[in-house]
Amino acid sequence: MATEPAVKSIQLSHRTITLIGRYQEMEIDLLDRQTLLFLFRQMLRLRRMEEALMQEYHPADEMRCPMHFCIGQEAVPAALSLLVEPEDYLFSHHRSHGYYFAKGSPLRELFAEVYGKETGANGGKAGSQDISHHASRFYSGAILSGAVSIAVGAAFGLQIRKSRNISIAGFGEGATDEGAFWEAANYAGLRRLPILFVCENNRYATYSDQLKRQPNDNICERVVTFGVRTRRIFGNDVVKAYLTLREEMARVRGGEGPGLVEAYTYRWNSHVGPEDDNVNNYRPASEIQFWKENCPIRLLQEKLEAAGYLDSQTLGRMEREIAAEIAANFQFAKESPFPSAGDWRAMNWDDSSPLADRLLGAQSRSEFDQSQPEARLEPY
Ligand SMILES: Cc1ncc(C[n+]2csc(CCOP(=O)(O)OP(=O)(O)O)c2C)c(N)n1
Ligand SMILES: [Mg+2]
Repeated sequence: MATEPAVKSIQLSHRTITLIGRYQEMEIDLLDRQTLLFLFRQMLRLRRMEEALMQEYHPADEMRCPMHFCIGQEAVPAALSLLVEPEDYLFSHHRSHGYYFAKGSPLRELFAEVYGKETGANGGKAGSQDISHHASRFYSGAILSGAVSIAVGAAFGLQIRKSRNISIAGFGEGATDEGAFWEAANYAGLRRLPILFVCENNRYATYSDQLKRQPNDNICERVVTFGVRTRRIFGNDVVKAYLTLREEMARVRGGEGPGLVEAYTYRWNSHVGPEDDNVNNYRPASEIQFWKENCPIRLLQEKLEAAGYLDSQTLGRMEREIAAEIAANFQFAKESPFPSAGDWRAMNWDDSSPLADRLLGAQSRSEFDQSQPEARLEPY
């Protein structure tokens, strides 16, 4: 009987990944019990939060924005949540909840935001895919790869200020369909910027297979040519995700220049909203089945139980605590008032920029001649 290939023996790619069957390579011995339980709890919190938001979305229809859920993709955010520092910057794409969660930004403000309430992270005016939380240095954006470019700018700023903090850009493989992504990778490599690119490669951009958009699905092989270190991992192995991200973040923080981690993973839910979109027939049932069998939470849970680190009592307590937290977040969001309509300008616009004013004020103006003729090329 043919034995199933292990991830170690194949070139990781969506083309080959389903050949491994059930993933067998998680090495919990590499981490202590406390870290493992924390990773497990974080994944469970994120899963339950997303499930609750999906369940509540209809028929109540009280949430005010489209939402891109991340069920099945909990490992990378959980790992990041243990590693990112408060003064680091974290930028995310439209599928923002996992990254918002990873940055430790207040979850009740995410709930209030999606309900369009004044107490939301952005006063209820940004919604899920553009949510930011300035105080915790978290920013997301719906323009594909837009936040990646801004993350590179933030990294440049950190480098100029000789900060030990880093910038992290979380995005999907679809961001690499955009030219802006390659400009960002190029500049990061050129200036050796303190940035970590985290690509959750879930194979699809809306309903479109990466292998119909790009000649291959190994983004790291192309990014490395820009002078960015790259690693690729089975993205549902939270231990591997944690260790890889820890190492790469330490290298970026230590001044070794930019890195990219490509994590192969999968979203169980539809591209957007709680409705099932498999009616479009864009993903084979066997592929969905493979990824559900390799649920990142279940993979770790089985190992924890076998090691005697997790029993049903502890799990039950965890579930109750998480349910209470989610209920409190819903209550906060629902009881909060809507914003007043009058303050749009105040939220989006600021006439003053003390830092820019100071920097410009310090510039020498000796070469600036207000009376000089405007130079124009003929025939314009
Ligand atoms: C510049 C731009 N073009 C197109 C879109 C429409 N759009 C929204 S999400 C998406 C697919 C994103 O796929 P990916 O980056 O892989 O992230 P995933 O949704 O799989 O997490 C597209 C094309 C957009 N938001 N921005
Ligand atoms: Mg994708």
